[in-house]
Amino acid sequence: MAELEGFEFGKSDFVLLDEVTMEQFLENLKLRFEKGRIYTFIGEVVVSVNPYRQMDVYGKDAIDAYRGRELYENPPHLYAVADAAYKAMKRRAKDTCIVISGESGAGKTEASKYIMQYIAAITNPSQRAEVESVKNVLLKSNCVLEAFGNAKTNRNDNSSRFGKYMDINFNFNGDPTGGHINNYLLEKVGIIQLLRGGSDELLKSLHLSKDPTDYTYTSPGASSSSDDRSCHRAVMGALKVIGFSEEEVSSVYKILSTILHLGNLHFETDGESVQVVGGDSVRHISELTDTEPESVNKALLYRTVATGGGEVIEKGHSEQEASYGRDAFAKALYERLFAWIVGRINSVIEVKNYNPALHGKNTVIGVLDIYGFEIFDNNSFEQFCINYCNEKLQQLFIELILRQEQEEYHREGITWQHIDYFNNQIIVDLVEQPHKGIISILDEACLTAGKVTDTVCLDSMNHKLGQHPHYTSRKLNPTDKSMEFHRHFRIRHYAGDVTYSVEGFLDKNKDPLFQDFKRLMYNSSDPVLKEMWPDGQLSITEVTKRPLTAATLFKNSIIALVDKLACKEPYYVRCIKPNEVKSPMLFDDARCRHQVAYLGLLENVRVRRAGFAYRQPYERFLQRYKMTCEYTWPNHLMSSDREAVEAIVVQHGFEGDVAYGHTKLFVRTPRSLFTLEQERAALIPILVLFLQKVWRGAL
Ligand code: AD9
Ligand code: MG
Repeated sequence: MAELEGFEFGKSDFVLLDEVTMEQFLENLKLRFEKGRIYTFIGEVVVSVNPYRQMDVYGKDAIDAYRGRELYENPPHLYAVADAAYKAMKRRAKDTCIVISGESGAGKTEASKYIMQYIAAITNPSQRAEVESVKNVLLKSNCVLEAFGNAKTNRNDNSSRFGKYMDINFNFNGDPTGGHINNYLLEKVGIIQLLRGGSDELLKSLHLSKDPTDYTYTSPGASSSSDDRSCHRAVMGALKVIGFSEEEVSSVYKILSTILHLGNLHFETDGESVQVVGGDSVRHISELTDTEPESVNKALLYRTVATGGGEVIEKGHSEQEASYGRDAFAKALYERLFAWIVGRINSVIEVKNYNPALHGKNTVIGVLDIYGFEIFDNNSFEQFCINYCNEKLQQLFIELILRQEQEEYHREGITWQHIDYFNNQIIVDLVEQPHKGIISILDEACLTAGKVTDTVCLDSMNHKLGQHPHYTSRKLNPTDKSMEFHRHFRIRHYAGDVTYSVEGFLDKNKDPLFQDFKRLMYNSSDPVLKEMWPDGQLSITEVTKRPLTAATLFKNSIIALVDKLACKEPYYVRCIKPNEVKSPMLFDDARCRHQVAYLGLLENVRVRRAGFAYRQPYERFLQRYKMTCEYTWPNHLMSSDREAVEAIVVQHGFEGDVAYGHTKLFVRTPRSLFTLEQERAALIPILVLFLQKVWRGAL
């Protein structure tokens, strides 16, 4: 495992291509995929192609081969990146992050799990119990979050419907001391087949049947899963390890069941009043949520409103309003449950009693696994949010890898050819700019009193964004029959054109939940449920009239995420999905070409080739390596540090591999530094011996 691969597997780093063209890139990627080499470097970036089969490259041998080694000593692997991020964190006390990106089904979540497993495997060699328990919770949390947050989509059987950013904290020893998870939940009702794995007894107590088709809310793909029981057991085990009490687990089940029962309720009207239809559902809901059946019934059929005069009245729902309220309630239950679970996990892994004076600097590795770019046949609000998020991450990538690099060379006076790349800031602005962007226009429509419909909102977007080069709609472009006149707008994303249907945008953005449901939950006798609904104690007159919209909340959380990532040293895993049919054999040229293009991988190779892998200020370089050169040890007599550094470089014979900037030395390939490091490491013991002798007066 440890020896480097030969070229029969293609080039292990795209930097080594003869020419940086799309053709050569794809040829190399395909050759490697076909030879079972799913990972390839671009410098420190790992490009990964989903193998759609079990690979024998993640075992203990592999972990040992990568542990503590330099990136270029082994074939490309996720472990190499994980180790590089870990080393930077440990040796230089740097916060680092690993950003895993790619489209849906490209293998991000799998990659994040392997990375976590690697970090868990290489830390805590002395097996200290408290560190082991933190590691255990970190690893198990994945299973729980996936069980609650994943769903089967037509692009991925196990698609993450939430983004996850996990910070892992380390002490000065490099052992994990805790962590924190941020989730970016998107679709609120995920799989509930989790319940079906439960025992007959459990299902009976929840008033559930085993057949998913009995429930309107069970996702359509749910029936295809064959190992519900083992999934159920794994999740139960994980919840226990994390520290959920039996009462808490029972509350979780009751909430999930409540959601299913809610889905089976309907409403009927006799022309005067609206009634709940649905057998025993109301009774079951009241039992499961520990509330009164009359209160459930009332919350489903009425809402409390404050009149202009400050009077509080009860207003009956129409059939449609009642159905709408029911769905909003089910979604909110699910959303709060998920947030509560994440909160519970966080409270368990939160770093406690950390004293920097005693324990040294607390450093962090962040791992980001977030939904990739999505283009479906019908793209709605969720895809709009996902794709916006990917624009932001691309912006960060450009910012960190491409732009900073170029700017630094410029600053240091190093000649180099400018690489043209597409800066997607213009698309980010289209979505998020205050007052002018799509989110602002949506929010404005949501806050406008009266009946603003999705199509009115689309008109407003057309009006304000008609001139934008990345925005169009059927109305603006009547000849384009691929869009519907009243429904569609199209954004030219950095990854390609996506046509969105505006239908449902306003509702999903507003996502209003009648206060009556919140109050119902707050008044529950189930302490867990009550804890999830603190805002239920507000009376209707105290409720803020203008809560932040879903899009704005999402935008704020993504901006906060990008800020978090931007102050860390980034490592990238770029995932590629080789085909649409989940085949381990097929490399679909057109699909891969598209992904390589929008991930900016060619630009990445160009920058890397034109660039220098390592750089250090002269003074620091000199301090570290002066012992390896007779002209600089112990002190140099040259007129500047730069000249002294030149002497070291010349003595070791890698003049051709460096460039001299105004303040820093730039080294093109890692091997030069590696030679220096080895020599230094060999000299240190001799030096120590020498100094000891001097000290004892022996010399
Ligand atoms: V989504 O944006 O959450 O919809 P991901 O996370 O990018 O998507 P995921 O990691 O879930 O994709 O991978 C999809 C499927 O591909 C997995 O369920 C595996 O069956 C398969 N896969 C991905 N990576 C590997 C791997 N390294 N080895 C084997 C893999 N199978
Ligand atoms: Mg995923």
